Amino acid sequence: MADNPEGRWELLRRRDFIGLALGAIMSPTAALAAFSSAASSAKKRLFQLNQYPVDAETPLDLLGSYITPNDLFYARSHWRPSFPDPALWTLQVDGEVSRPLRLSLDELKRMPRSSATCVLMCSGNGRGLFKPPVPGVQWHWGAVGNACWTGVRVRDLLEKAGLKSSAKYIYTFGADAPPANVPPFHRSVELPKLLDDGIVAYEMNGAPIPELHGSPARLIVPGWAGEHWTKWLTHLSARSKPQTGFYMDTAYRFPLHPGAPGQAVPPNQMKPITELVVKSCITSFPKRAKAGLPVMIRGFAFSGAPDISKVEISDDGGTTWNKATLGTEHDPYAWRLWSFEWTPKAPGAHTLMARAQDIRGRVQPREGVWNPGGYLYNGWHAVNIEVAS
Ligand SMILES: Nc1nc2c(c(=O)[nH]1)N[C@H]1C(S)=C(S)[C@@H](COP(=O)(O)O)O[C@H]1N2
Ligand SMILES: [Mo]
Repeated sequence: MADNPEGRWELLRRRDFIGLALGAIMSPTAALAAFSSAASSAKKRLFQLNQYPVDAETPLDLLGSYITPNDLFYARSHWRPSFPDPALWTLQVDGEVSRPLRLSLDELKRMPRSSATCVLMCSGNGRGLFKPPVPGVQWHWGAVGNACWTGVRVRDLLEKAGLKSSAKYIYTFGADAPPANVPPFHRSVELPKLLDDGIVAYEMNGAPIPELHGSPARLIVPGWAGEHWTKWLTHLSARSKPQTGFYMDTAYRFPLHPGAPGQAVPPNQMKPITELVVKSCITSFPKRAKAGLPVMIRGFAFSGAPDISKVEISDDGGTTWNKATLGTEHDPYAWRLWSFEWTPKAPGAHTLMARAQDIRGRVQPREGVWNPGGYLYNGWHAVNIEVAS
Protein backbone atom coordinates (compact mmCIF):
# COMPACT_ATOMS: atom_id res chain seq x y z
CA MET A 1 0.00 0.00 0.00
CA ALA A 2 1.42 3.33 -1.12
CA ASP A 3 0.93 5.01 2.23
CA ASN A 4 2.77 2.33 4.10
CA PRO A 5 6.49 3.11 4.16
CA GLU A 6 7.48 -0.29 5.37
CA GLY A 7 5.62 -2.10 2.59
CA ARG A 8 6.71 0.30 -0.09
CA TRP A 9 10.40 0.00 0.61
CA GLU A 10 10.67 -3.61 1.58
CA LEU A 11 12.26 -4.42 -1.77
CA LEU A 12 14.49 -1.38 -1.75
CA ARG A 13 15.73 -2.27 1.70
CA ARG A 14 16.63 -5.79 0.70
CA ARG A 15 18.58 -4.46 -2.27
CA ASP A 16 20.27 -1.95 -0.05
CA PHE A 17 21.20 -4.68 2.38
CA ILE A 18 23.02 -6.57 -0.37
CA GLY A 19 24.77 -3.33 -1.30
CA LEU A 20 25.78 -2.83 2.30
CA ALA A 21 27.08 -6.36 2.60
CA LEU A 22 29.28 -5.88 -0.46
CA GLY A 23 30.37 -2.51 0.84
CA ALA A 24 31.42 -4.17 4.06
CA ILE A 25 33.76 -6.54 2.23
CA MET A 26 35.33 -3.76 0.21
CA SER A 27 35.54 -1.03 2.81
CA PRO A 28 34.46 -2.01 6.29
CA THR A 29 33.55 1.00 8.37
CA ALA A 30 33.23 1.35 12.11
CA ALA A 31 29.53 2.04 11.72
CA LEU A 32 28.91 -1.16 9.82
CA ALA A 33 30.92 -3.21 12.27
CA ALA A 34 28.94 -1.71 15.13
CA PHE A 35 25.71 -2.45 13.30
CA SER A 36 26.44 -6.08 12.62
CA SER A 37 27.70 -6.79 16.12
CA ALA A 38 24.65 -5.12 17.65
CA ALA A 39 22.36 -7.04 15.31
CA SER A 40 23.93 -10.41 16.01
CA SER A 41 24.57 -10.20 19.74
CA ALA A 42 21.41 -8.46 20.84
CA LYS A 43 17.88 -9.73 20.74
CA LYS A 44 18.67 -13.43 20.79
CA ARG A 45 15.39 -14.11 22.58
CA LEU A 46 13.24 -11.79 20.49
CA PHE A 47 11.33 -12.61 17.31
CA GLN A 48 13.35 -11.07 14.49
CA LEU A 49 10.90 -9.93 11.78
CA ASN A 50 13.35 -8.29 9.37
CA GLN A 51 17.01 -9.01 8.69
CA TYR A 52 17.72 -5.39 8.00
CA PRO A 53 17.07 -3.11 9.68
CA VAL A 54 16.71 -4.77 13.09
CA ASP A 55 12.97 -5.13 13.65
CA ALA A 56 12.40 -7.53 16.53
CA GLU A 57 9.49 -8.01 18.89
CA THR A 58 9.37 -9.45 22.41
CA PRO A 59 7.46 -12.69 23.07
CA LEU A 60 4.50 -11.83 25.33
CA ASP A 61 5.55 -14.27 28.06
CA LEU A 62 8.71 -12.15 28.57
CA LEU A 63 6.65 -8.99 29.13
CA GLY A 64 5.32 -9.94 32.57
CA SER A 65 7.44 -7.53 34.64
CA TYR A 66 6.72 -3.88 35.39
CA ILE A 67 10.06 -2.85 33.85
CA THR A 68 11.06 -4.44 30.54
CA PRO A 69 14.80 -5.22 30.67
CA ASN A 70 16.90 -3.45 28.01
CA ASP A 71 18.01 -6.67 26.31
CA LEU A 72 14.41 -7.85 25.94
CA PHE A 73 13.04 -4.53 24.67
CA TYR A 74 11.65 -4.64 21.13
CA ALA A 75 13.64 -2.81 18.44
CA ARG A 76 12.33 -0.98 15.42
CA SER A 77 14.45 1.06 13.03
CA HIS A 78 13.59 2.28 9.57
CA TRP A 79 17.03 1.54 8.16
CA ARG A 80 20.60 0.85 9.09
CA PRO A 81 21.17 2.71 12.34
CA SER A 82 24.04 5.11 12.64
CA PHE A 83 25.53 5.00 16.11
CA PRO A 84 27.05 8.38 16.94
CA ASP A 85 30.26 8.32 18.99
CA PRO A 86 29.13 9.63 22.42
CA ALA A 87 32.44 11.54 22.77
CA LEU A 88 31.85 13.47 19.53
CA TRP A 89 28.04 13.65 19.66
CA THR A 90 26.31 16.99 20.13
CA LEU A 91 22.69 18.08 20.42
CA GLN A 92 21.75 21.19 18.49
CA VAL A 93 18.71 23.26 19.58
CA ASP A 94 17.74 26.05 17.19
CA GLY A 95 14.92 27.55 15.12
CA GLU A 96 12.48 29.91 16.86
CA VAL A 97 14.83 30.52 19.81
CA SER A 98 16.90 33.54 20.83
CA ARG A 99 19.98 31.57 22.00
CA PRO A 100 20.67 28.51 19.77
CA LEU A 101 22.50 25.75 21.65
CA ARG A 102 24.96 23.02 20.85
CA LEU A 103 25.53 20.71 23.82
CA SER A 104 27.94 17.84 24.32
CA LEU A 105 26.78 14.75 26.22
CA ASP A 106 28.68 15.96 29.31
CA GLU A 107 26.98 19.35 29.11
CA LEU A 108 23.60 17.68 28.75
CA LYS A 109 24.33 15.48 31.77
CA ARG A 110 25.15 18.55 33.86
CA MET A 111 21.61 19.89 33.38
CA PRO A 112 18.87 18.90 35.92
CA ARG A 113 17.96 15.22 35.61
CA SER A 114 14.42 14.05 35.04
CA SER A 115 13.02 10.51 34.75
CA ALA A 116 9.83 8.98 33.39
CA THR A 117 8.73 5.35 33.49
CA CYS A 118 6.37 4.86 30.57
CA VAL A 119 5.29 2.66 27.68
CA LEU A 120 6.99 2.78 24.30
CA MET A 121 4.93 1.10 21.58
CA CYS A 122 5.32 1.05 17.81
CA SER A 123 2.24 2.33 15.96
CA GLY A 124 2.55 -0.78 13.78
CA ASN A 125 2.30 -3.17 16.76
CA GLY A 126 -0.49 -5.62 15.86
CA ARG A 127 -0.36 -4.89 12.12
CA GLY A 128 -0.07 -8.65 11.50
CA LEU A 129 -3.48 -9.16 13.17
CA PHE A 130 -5.55 -7.00 10.81
CA LYS A 131 -7.91 -8.63 8.34
CA PRO A 132 -7.58 -8.05 5.45
CA PRO A 133 -3.79 -7.99 5.89
CA VAL A 134 -1.82 -4.75 5.58
CA PRO A 135 1.70 -4.83 4.09
CA GLY A 136 4.61 -3.75 6.30
CA VAL A 137 6.42 -5.31 9.24
CA GLN A 138 3.99 -7.97 10.54
CA TRP A 139 4.19 -7.16 14.24
CA HIS A 140 1.93 -9.19 16.51
CA TRP A 141 1.73 -8.22 20.19
CA GLY A 142 5.27 -7.60 21.35
CA ALA A 143 6.43 -4.28 19.79
CA VAL A 144 5.88 -2.67 23.19
CA GLY A 145 7.73 -2.30 26.48
CA ASN A 146 7.78 -0.27 29.70
CA ALA A 147 11.06 1.36 30.76
CA CYS A 148 12.44 4.09 32.99
CA TRP A 149 14.06 6.82 30.91
CA THR A 150 16.33 9.49 32.40
CA GLY A 151 17.66 12.67 30.85
CA VAL A 152 16.82 16.34 30.52
CA ARG A 153 13.34 17.81 30.15
CA VAL A 154 12.73 19.25 26.68
CA ARG A 155 11.17 22.20 28.52
CA ASP A 156 14.49 22.95 30.27
CA LEU A 157 16.41 22.75 27.00
CA LEU A 158 13.99 25.06 25.21
CA GLU A 159 14.01 27.53 28.10
CA LYS A 160 17.82 27.55 28.07
CA ALA A 161 17.68 28.26 24.32
CA GLY A 162 15.20 31.12 24.81
CA LEU A 163 12.12 29.65 23.12
CA LYS A 164 10.10 32.27 21.23
CA SER A 165 6.30 32.46 21.37
CA SER A 166 6.19 31.91 17.58
CA ALA A 167 7.26 28.27 18.14
CA LYS A 168 4.43 25.73 17.85
CA TYR A 169 6.22 22.51 16.78
CA ILE A 170 9.55 20.89 17.46
CA TYR A 171 11.23 19.24 14.46
CA THR A 172 13.32 16.23 15.47
CA PHE A 173 16.31 14.79 13.63
CA GLY A 174 18.28 11.60 14.26
CA ALA A 175 21.74 10.58 13.02
CA ASP A 176 20.46 7.72 10.80
CA ALA A 177 20.16 8.23 7.06
CA PRO A 178 17.95 6.32 4.61
CA PRO A 179 19.13 4.44 1.53
CA ALA A 180 19.22 6.42 -1.73
CA ASN A 181 15.88 7.82 -2.98
CA VAL A 182 14.09 7.12 0.28
CA PRO A 183 12.83 10.20 2.13
CA PRO A 184 14.49 10.90 5.49
CA PHE A 185 12.70 10.02 8.74
CA HIS A 186 11.91 13.62 9.63
CA ARG A 187 9.19 14.28 12.16
CA SER A 188 7.78 17.04 14.30
CA VAL A 189 5.96 16.95 17.62
CA GLU A 190 3.42 19.48 18.87
CA LEU A 191 5.14 21.85 21.31
CA PRO A 192 2.62 21.61 24.22
CA LYS A 193 3.11 17.83 24.49
CA LEU A 194 6.89 18.19 24.62
CA LEU A 195 6.74 21.05 27.13
CA ASP A 196 4.55 18.90 29.39
CA ASP A 197 6.20 15.50 29.10
CA GLY A 198 9.16 15.41 26.65
CA ILE A 199 12.59 14.22 27.80
CA VAL A 200 15.88 13.96 25.92
CA ALA A 201 16.95 10.71 27.57
CA TYR A 202 20.49 9.33 27.85
CA GLU A 203 19.66 6.46 30.23
CA MET A 204 17.32 3.50 29.85
CA ASN A 205 16.56 1.58 33.07
CA GLY A 206 19.61 3.10 34.78
CA ALA A 207 22.14 2.22 32.05
CA PRO A 208 23.39 4.30 29.12
CA ILE A 209 20.83 3.90 26.30
CA PRO A 210 21.86 0.84 24.23
CA GLU A 211 22.89 1.56 20.64
CA LEU A 212 19.83 -0.12 19.12
CA HIS A 213 17.58 2.03 21.29
CA GLY A 214 19.09 5.39 20.36
CA SER A 215 22.47 5.93 22.02
CA PRO A 216 23.68 8.37 23.19
CA ALA A 217 20.32 10.18 23.48
CA ARG A 218 16.77 9.84 22.23
CA LEU A 219 13.49 11.66 22.59
CA ILE A 220 10.87 10.36 25.06
CA VAL A 221 7.24 11.33 24.43
CA PRO A 222 5.22 9.55 27.16
CA GLY A 223 1.77 8.47 25.97
CA TRP A 224 2.56 9.04 22.29
CA ALA A 225 3.37 6.41 19.68
CA GLY A 226 6.94 5.21 19.04
CA GLU A 227 7.60 7.13 15.82
CA HIS A 228 7.79 10.35 17.85
CA TRP A 229 10.59 8.93 20.02
CA THR A 230 13.49 9.90 17.74
CA LYS A 231 16.57 7.74 18.35
CA TRP A 232 20.20 8.90 17.90
CA LEU A 233 18.79 12.40 18.39
CA THR A 234 21.09 15.17 17.13
CA HIS A 235 18.89 18.18 16.54
CA LEU A 236 15.71 19.82 17.85
CA SER A 237 14.40 22.80 15.93
CA ALA A 238 11.51 25.01 17.10
CA ARG A 239 9.21 26.04 14.25
CA SER A 240 5.85 27.69 13.69
CA LYS A 241 4.48 25.05 11.27
CA PRO A 242 4.48 21.23 11.37
CA GLN A 243 7.20 19.28 9.58
CA THR A 244 6.38 18.12 6.04
CA GLY A 245 7.61 15.09 4.09
CA PHE A 246 6.65 11.46 3.65
CA TYR A 247 6.75 10.55 7.34
CA MET A 248 4.33 13.36 8.23
CA ASP A 249 2.12 13.76 5.14
CA THR A 250 1.63 10.14 4.11
CA ALA A 251 2.86 7.70 6.73
CA TYR A 252 1.79 7.52 10.38
CA ARG A 253 -1.66 8.85 9.65
CA PHE A 254 -4.97 7.43 10.87
CA PRO A 255 -8.36 7.85 9.11
CA LEU A 256 -10.54 10.68 10.45
CA HIS A 257 -13.57 8.49 9.72
CA PRO A 258 -12.49 4.84 9.50
CA GLY A 259 -14.41 2.96 6.80
CA ALA A 260 -14.87 -0.67 5.90
CA PRO A 261 -11.84 -2.96 6.34
CA GLY A 262 -9.73 -2.98 3.18
CA GLN A 263 -10.95 0.41 1.98
CA ALA A 264 -8.29 2.86 0.72
CA VAL A 265 -8.25 6.27 2.45
CA PRO A 266 -6.58 9.34 0.88
CA PRO A 267 -3.96 11.00 3.15
CA ASN A 268 -6.02 14.22 3.39
CA GLN A 269 -8.77 12.14 5.03
CA MET A 270 -6.31 11.12 7.72
CA LYS A 271 -4.61 12.86 10.62
CA PRO A 272 -1.17 12.23 12.09
CA ILE A 273 -1.08 9.63 14.84
CA THR A 274 -0.29 11.11 18.25
CA GLU A 275 -1.53 9.29 21.38
CA LEU A 276 -1.50 5.58 22.00
CA VAL A 277 -4.82 3.75 22.32
CA VAL A 278 -6.14 1.73 25.26
CA LYS A 279 -4.87 -1.85 25.16
CA SER A 280 -4.24 -4.90 27.30
CA CYS A 281 -2.44 -8.18 26.72
CA ILE A 282 -2.31 -11.51 28.53
CA THR A 283 1.29 -12.45 29.32
CA SER A 284 0.85 -15.52 31.54
CA PHE A 285 -1.78 -18.27 31.67
CA PRO A 286 -1.79 -22.07 32.03
CA LYS A 287 -2.41 -24.02 28.83
CA ARG A 288 -4.22 -26.63 30.94
CA ALA A 289 -6.41 -26.39 34.04
CA LYS A 290 -8.77 -28.55 36.09
CA ALA A 291 -12.46 -27.80 36.57
CA GLY A 292 -13.08 -26.26 39.99
CA LEU A 293 -9.40 -25.39 40.63
CA PRO A 294 -8.42 -21.71 40.37
CA VAL A 295 -5.59 -20.61 38.06
CA MET A 296 -3.88 -17.22 37.64
CA ILE A 297 -4.02 -15.12 34.49
CA ARG A 298 -1.69 -12.11 34.26
CA GLY A 299 -0.98 -9.30 31.85
CA PHE A 300 -0.38 -5.60 31.29
CA ALA A 301 -2.62 -2.70 30.24
CA PHE A 302 -1.89 0.88 29.17
CA SER A 303 -3.26 3.79 27.17
CA GLY A 304 -2.31 7.19 25.74
CA ALA A 305 -4.09 8.51 28.85
CA PRO A 306 -1.87 8.59 31.94
CA ASP A 307 -3.61 5.63 33.60
CA ILE A 308 -5.94 2.66 33.22
CA SER A 309 -9.16 2.56 35.25
CA LYS A 310 -9.89 -1.17 34.96
CA VAL A 311 -9.09 -4.42 33.23
CA GLU A 312 -11.76 -7.08 32.76
CA ILE A 313 -11.70 -10.72 31.75
CA SER A 314 -14.40 -12.64 29.90
CA ASP A 315 -14.66 -16.43 29.56
CA ASP A 316 -17.87 -16.33 27.50
CA GLY A 317 -16.79 -14.50 24.34
CA GLY A 318 -17.36 -11.01 25.72
CA THR A 319 -20.93 -11.40 27.07
CA THR A 320 -20.00 -11.00 30.74
CA TRP A 321 -16.86 -9.48 32.27
CA ASN A 322 -15.10 -9.82 35.62
CA LYS A 323 -12.68 -7.26 37.04
CA ALA A 324 -9.01 -8.13 37.27
CA THR A 325 -6.87 -6.84 40.16
CA LEU A 326 -4.61 -3.96 39.11
CA GLY A 327 -0.97 -4.00 40.25
CA THR A 328 0.18 -1.29 42.63
CA GLU A 329 3.20 -0.16 40.60
CA HIS A 330 2.33 2.75 38.40
CA ASP A 331 3.68 5.95 36.85
CA PRO A 332 1.90 8.30 34.43
CA TYR A 333 1.80 6.70 30.95
CA ALA A 334 3.38 3.49 32.27
CA TRP A 335 1.61 0.19 31.99
CA ARG A 336 -0.18 -1.50 34.85
CA LEU A 337 0.28 -5.16 35.51
CA TRP A 338 -2.93 -6.98 36.40
CA SER A 339 -3.89 -10.44 37.62
CA PHE A 340 -7.07 -12.46 37.60
CA GLU A 341 -7.93 -15.66 39.41
CA TRP A 342 -10.07 -17.79 37.14
CA THR A 343 -11.88 -20.92 38.29
CA PRO A 344 -13.03 -22.99 35.33
CA LYS A 345 -16.51 -24.39 35.94
CA ALA A 346 -16.70 -27.04 33.25
CA PRO A 347 -14.25 -29.24 31.36
CA GLY A 348 -13.53 -28.51 27.70
CA ALA A 349 -11.85 -25.84 25.56
CA HIS A 350 -12.16 -22.31 27.00
CA THR A 351 -11.17 -18.94 25.59
CA LEU A 352 -10.29 -16.08 27.93
CA MET A 353 -10.10 -12.51 26.71
CA ALA A 354 -8.94 -9.29 28.34
CA ARG A 355 -10.07 -5.73 27.78
CA ALA A 356 -8.96 -2.48 29.43
CA GLN A 357 -10.59 0.89 30.06
CA ASP A 358 -8.61 4.09 30.63
CA ILE A 359 -9.27 7.00 32.99
CA ARG A 360 -10.87 8.91 30.13
CA GLY A 361 -13.48 6.17 29.77
CA ARG A 362 -12.17 4.71 26.51
CA VAL A 363 -12.79 0.95 26.33
CA GLN A 364 -10.68 -1.46 24.32
CA PRO A 365 -12.76 -2.66 21.35
CA ARG A 366 -13.31 -6.29 20.29
CA GLU A 367 -11.48 -5.64 17.00
CA GLY A 368 -8.78 -3.10 16.15
CA VAL A 369 -10.01 -0.35 13.81
CA TRP A 370 -8.79 -1.38 10.35
CA ASN A 371 -6.76 1.34 8.61
CA PRO A 372 -4.55 1.36 5.49
CA GLY A 373 -1.29 1.69 7.44
CA GLY A 374 -2.16 -1.10 9.88
CA TYR A 375 -1.60 1.18 12.88
CA LEU A 376 -2.69 1.08 16.53
CA TYR A 377 -4.26 -2.39 16.62
CA ASN A 378 -5.96 -2.79 20.02
CA GLY A 379 -8.50 -5.61 19.66
CA TRP A 380 -9.09 -7.95 22.63
CA HIS A 381 -6.29 -10.40 23.28
CA ALA A 382 -7.58 -13.97 23.70
CA VAL A 383 -5.92 -17.19 24.91
CA ASN A 384 -7.12 -20.79 24.94
CA ILE A 385 -7.12 -23.01 28.04
CA GLU A 386 -7.95 -26.72 27.97
CA VAL A 387 -9.87 -27.70 31.10
CA ALA A 388 -9.92 -31.30 32.34
CA SER A 389 -12.58 -32.73 34.65
N1 LIG B 1 16.22 8.11 14.29
C1 LIG B 1 15.23 7.22 14.33
N2 LIG B 1 14.39 7.22 15.39
C2 LIG B 1 13.40 6.32 15.48
C3 LIG B 1 13.17 5.39 14.44
C4 LIG B 1 14.05 5.39 13.33
O1 LIG B 1 13.96 4.59 12.40
N3 LIG B 1 15.07 6.33 13.31
N4 LIG B 1 12.10 4.51 14.55
C5 LIG B 1 10.99 4.96 15.39
C6 LIG B 1 9.95 3.97 15.61
S1 LIG B 1 8.88 3.75 14.33
C7 LIG B 1 9.80 3.33 16.81
S2 LIG B 1 8.49 2.31 17.08
C8 LIG B 1 10.76 3.51 17.91
C9 LIG B 1 11.33 2.17 18.36
O2 LIG B 1 12.24 2.33 19.42
P1 LIG B 1 13.08 1.08 19.96
O3 LIG B 1 13.85 0.50 18.81
O4 LIG B 1 13.95 1.61 21.04
O5 LIG B 1 12.08 0.09 20.49
O6 LIG B 1 11.86 4.35 17.55
C10 LIG B 1 11.48 5.46 16.75
N5 LIG B 1 12.61 6.34 16.58
MO1 LIG C 1 7.16 2.34 15.06
